Amino acid sequence: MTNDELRLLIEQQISDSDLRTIAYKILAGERISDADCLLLYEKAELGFLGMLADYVRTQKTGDVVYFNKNIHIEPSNICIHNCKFCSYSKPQGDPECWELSIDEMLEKITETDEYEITEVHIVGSVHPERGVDFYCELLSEIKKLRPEIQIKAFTAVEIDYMAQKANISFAEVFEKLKTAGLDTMPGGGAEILDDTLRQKICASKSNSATWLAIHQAAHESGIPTNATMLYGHVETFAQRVVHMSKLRDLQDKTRGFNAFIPLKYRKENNDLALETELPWTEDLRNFAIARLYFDNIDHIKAYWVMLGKELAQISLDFGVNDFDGTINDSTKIYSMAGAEETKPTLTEREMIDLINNAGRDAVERDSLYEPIKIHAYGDKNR
Ligand code: V47
Ligand code: SF4
Repeated sequence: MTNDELRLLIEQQISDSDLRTIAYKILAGERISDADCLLLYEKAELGFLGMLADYVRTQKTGDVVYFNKNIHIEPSNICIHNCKFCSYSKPQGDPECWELSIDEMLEKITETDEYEITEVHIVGSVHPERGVDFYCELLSEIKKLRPEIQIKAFTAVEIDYMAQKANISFAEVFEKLKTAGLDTMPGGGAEILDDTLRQKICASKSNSATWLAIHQAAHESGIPTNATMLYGHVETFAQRVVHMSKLRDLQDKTRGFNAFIPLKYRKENNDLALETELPWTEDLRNFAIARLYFDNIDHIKAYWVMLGKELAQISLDFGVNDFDGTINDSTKIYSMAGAEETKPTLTEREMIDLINNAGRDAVERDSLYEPIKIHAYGDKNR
């Protein structure tokens, strides 16, 4: 829909004057405020949000959807923290705990030879005995094995522990990890960047200021990162807005965030023990609001493993322009929490079809969003 057509539609169909004002701001290319964002969460219907988010997405990134070919490795689930929403961590000695050696992790990469992956995504628990030297060795062994593969690794919470254990600054941790082969950093550990809420759901781990300081240090060391938001548990809409506002402010300073990734809380096997999960309509509203609020983050990513393939495909009409990777079936963070995909695998062919069938070009990208190959919608030879 064109800008003029959208204006007309809003004039004819939206009676709420606050929502109309926000819509006109968006169509004029103006930034919406935190108060606007809260109002959208409180009042805006799915159709209204989808229409605007789709328009903004088209303007910003066109009709393409990015994906990459990656595997996820979870080095261990033995963790010093005990986040209430986490279904994955176990204390040392528990029959369900694991810790992979460096050789075992290298073996997982070798097993994927036929898929020509371009990225290894490494996120695990905060293991009490593993520090920055262990992880530097892991990164440099991966680069020795596959120099062409990019490494996206470690949440801010893991970086925080590496710095504390070695008694060095975040910048020094990044200098070491970068020298060993770190290319980018994922967005985990953010949950909701509001310390009152963190006290309730993840009291022992890095607070909001520390999470933000670590991402700022990464950006200043030349390492781009992502930002996640764990939503749909005990947070309020206002706390979501606080979270997003802190991210948008940091992005204004550093321009280091590649993607924003909303992660829907899943309720199985964790101590929050909530009885319900949000309906899928709320997932779509949330994607759309993120697209409208983050005028300075280009990519809104749907993590299909968590959402399921069908909902991920629908999310493309609500501001999303990035699917995660093709992934093998090694991810446990989500399967243990009750995610849609218990054995998450998606071949390159299936990923391309999922995107093309939604009417978009599928662009295989590297970890830095440089295009590798375009699979155009409607290309008969694809
Ligand atoms: O920080 C933990 C989340 C995150 C649950 O950057 C849960 O590309 C839902 O950050 N229900 C870690 N979520 C994973 C992560 C990630 C995933 C995919 C892509 C990227 C990226 C990053 O997983 C944690 C936490 O927010 N999580 N438990 C749960 N029960
Ligand atoms: Fe540990 Fe991460 Fe689970 Fe928290 S979410 S308990 S830091 S593995």
